[in-house]
Amino acid sequence: MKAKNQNLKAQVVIIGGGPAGLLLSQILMNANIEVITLETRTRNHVLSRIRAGVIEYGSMELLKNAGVGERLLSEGIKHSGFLISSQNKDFRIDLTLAGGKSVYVYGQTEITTDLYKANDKLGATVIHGAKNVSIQGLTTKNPQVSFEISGKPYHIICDYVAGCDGSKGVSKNFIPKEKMTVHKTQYPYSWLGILSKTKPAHDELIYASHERGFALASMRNENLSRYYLQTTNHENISDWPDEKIWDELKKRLPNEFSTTIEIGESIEKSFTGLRSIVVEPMQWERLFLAGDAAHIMPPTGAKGLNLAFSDIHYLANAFIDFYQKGSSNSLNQYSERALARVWQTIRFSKWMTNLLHTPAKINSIERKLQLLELQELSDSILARKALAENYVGVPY
Ligand code: RFL
Ligand code: PHB
Repeated sequence: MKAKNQNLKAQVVIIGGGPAGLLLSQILMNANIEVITLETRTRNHVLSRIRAGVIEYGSMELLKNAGVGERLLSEGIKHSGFLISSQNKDFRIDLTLAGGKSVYVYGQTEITTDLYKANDKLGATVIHGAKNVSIQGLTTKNPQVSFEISGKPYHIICDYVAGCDGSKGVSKNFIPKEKMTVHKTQYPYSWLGILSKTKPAHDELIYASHERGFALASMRNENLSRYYLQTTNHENISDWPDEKIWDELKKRLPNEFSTTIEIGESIEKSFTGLRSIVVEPMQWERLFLAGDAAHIMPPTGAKGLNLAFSDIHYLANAFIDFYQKGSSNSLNQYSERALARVWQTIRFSKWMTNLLHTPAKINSIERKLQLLELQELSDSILARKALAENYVGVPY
């Protein structure tokens, strides 16, 4: 913690130094807006969280315009399509059907590394190890954010607070319950994810629908693979040794890939439960929520990080309008604008999840309809175009 002074001042306080908070800090710093970001964990902890891997076209442009796109464009892998497989056959979704756009495979760990470096370069204040973060005076002109570092209390007086503290954050708790609706649904599936230093199964992602459950073959680079398996919500890591995971992947991927897949030791292994959550509205008085703090969706459509970034696009522009033009119109419209894209994305992620996952007890009608929908995607360019448009990301 740089500041010796326990009473600090900023125009905007950002709670959460994950990708959403760091990108907001970067864009506001570029616009000469005074920002302080509070992160509860260490920088190393944030940098080692293995999560997203697919970056939408719009996210790439946003990062590039914020001055953090250089490494993404040189080291990220441009993907102009992916495969969907079912019953040992596969077909390709050509993403360029969506106005010639592509996505980029580039790990969230790399994005946070780039964002930290860029923030450092601008001299941004990111305070790590901030505990017991709380917000007071949100209905006044000068809210205050309080926190502790090693037991010592600090206070920041500010104009606005951005809650970018993820699904387990505290920001949204400062919105009165009667002013907020939390929409929630839990899916009966989890994903078991592994990272391994092996060559990817294919040069594009493979989304595999299978009676035994969904599987995804993804990657981080040509020597680092990321695989996911659909499991129930009641599993233990100890019941999933590497050999069992590789065996299961081989069963769920088409033969064409399972016979040649390179296997190796996992270097990371974890479960993620699939759920959709939307907090509505995304603003109350001088507090604005963005990213996972406001919404969560199943990872099937690769949307969480991208949606966090589109929130930041709307929110950063709204702050810039306020500080540079004196207009609070965009701040007042932030929640409505962001939520329009949130609901579209929640719908797409649900559709893709239902299309590709196999419920434990699937009745024959449901299975037939799932196969019919997969066949329609394979046969119809219009259906593939609609999928491609959502996957590369609906425009901001
Ligand atoms: P984060 O990343 O959770 O960051 C929030 C930060 O806030 C800090 N924090 C606090 N700080 C101060 N005070 C407090 N009280 C605090 N409480 C929490 C946390 O320590 C953390 O550093 O949220 P953010 O920035 O909104 O970013 C969201 C993304 O991380 C998330 O949506 C994606 O990872 C989702 N996701 C994917 N998104 C994609 O766009 N494409 C993908 O391919 C993709 N794959 C995935 C995913 C998420 C996954 N898991 C593990 C949930 C694959 C998986 C398996
Ligand atoms: C990933 O590589 O982590 C990944 C890719 C695509 C998804 C979800 C996760 O849909």
